[in-house]
Amino acid sequence: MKVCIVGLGYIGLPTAIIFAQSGFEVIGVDINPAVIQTLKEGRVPIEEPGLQTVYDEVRNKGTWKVSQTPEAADAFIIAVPTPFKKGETKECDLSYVKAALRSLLPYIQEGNLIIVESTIAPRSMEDEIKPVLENEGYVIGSTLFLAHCPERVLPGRILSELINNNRIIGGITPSCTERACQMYQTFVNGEIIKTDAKTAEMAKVMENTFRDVNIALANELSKICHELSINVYDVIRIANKHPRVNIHQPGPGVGGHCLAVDPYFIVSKSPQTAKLIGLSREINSTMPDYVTNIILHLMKEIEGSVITIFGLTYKGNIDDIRESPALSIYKKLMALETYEIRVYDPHVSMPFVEKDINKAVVNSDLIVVLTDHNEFIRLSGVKFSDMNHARVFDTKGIVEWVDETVELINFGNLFELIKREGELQDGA
Ligand code: SAJ
Repeated sequence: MKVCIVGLGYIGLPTAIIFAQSGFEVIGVDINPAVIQTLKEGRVPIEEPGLQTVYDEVRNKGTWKVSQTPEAADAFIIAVPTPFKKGETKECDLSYVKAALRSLLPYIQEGNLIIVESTIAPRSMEDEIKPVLENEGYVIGSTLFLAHCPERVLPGRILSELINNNRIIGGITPSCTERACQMYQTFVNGEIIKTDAKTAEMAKVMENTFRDVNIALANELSKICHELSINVYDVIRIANKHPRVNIHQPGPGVGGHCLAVDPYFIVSKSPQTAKLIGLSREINSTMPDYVTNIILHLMKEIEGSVITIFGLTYKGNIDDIRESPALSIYKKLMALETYEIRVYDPHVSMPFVEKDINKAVVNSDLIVVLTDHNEFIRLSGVKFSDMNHARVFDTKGIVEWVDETVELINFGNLFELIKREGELQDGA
């Protein structure tokens, strides 16, 4: 069986590689020539544990091909980005999905299966994708099969989750669901959950929304604890000992292309009703302002001039900076033009990102940990004696060890330094 996968990003590429490993003939398509070139040279263009090794294996199989243009296949998978539209409503922007679909039209034949893996707003398949194919004369469920099979893998654990997670398969008709199930069954060890397209769409965006709302609760709790001079980490640790409580972790905000985006798809479809979801987004998306304010307070207090940011990615141990709160905080600090801002991130290669940890901290007044990379759990590589002020503000609550000369500040003990009066609440 031949499968053509459009979009070789964080989801499409691992998916394509797993299909190839499972015995499918695969053609991976991406409009970005740099991605195709890198893959042709034998390298995977993203950082994801284990992916390069499996790629090395499938590349030499003779059933793997990458190209900028699609070709005929038995099944087509669309795994392209779905950002939200700029502006008030922040509705799901289906333009990349539709463009990918249109690019496939010349190659689609009767009996083919089309799968959308991209995260989409509830009802998109029924109301927007299906009509494109019907306009071409296809009868969905009879001459063509169409399903939404949302990806739900966690960056950093994509390979194992692709295989072991359960998988939602939402066909436009039951026959579409069956056809898609047959494909995913070849490599999914987890349960295959059969449903219809709109239920699959809503379940997927609701999973991320559930997490976003819970993180908002943790972020709000951390602010409340600060106001009341209570250590938020102690509260979370103790409350989570209850068998039915799982308070998430506060942080500098919620990033990535999932949690920071998908809840808007629900809000834009049901703006009057989705109040809690919208408010949670607001709480999480204003965390970078809150953290920036704290940083400014900490710097003012010591009359410092150099800030070193540790970690630019949206979360730990990956190289992805999409919607990263760390990047947003970096930009806010830069815009002030008050301090010298340095960024150290061993996972990110960008011109302004320092790779040498010593250069990043020399004469610095404050290290701000914004990402939970493993490298930051024990800051044993940092020459604190080279710093102007040996101060660390750990917004992720992950630093377990620093030199005893170092002042370690986090959301749990911040109240000892900065008193309440709501001074940290509003934008920087
Ligand atoms: N974060 C917190 N506190 C927490 C947990 C996370 O502040 O307690 C932050 C992270 O630092 C990060 C953001 O939230 O900035 C999102 O990270 P994440 O690890 O929660 O999730 P993603 O965005 O990497 O992946 C999510 C996953 N969804 C769920 O766990 C419900 C993944 O399974 C999905 O496949 C993925 O979204 C997606 O592509 O939709």
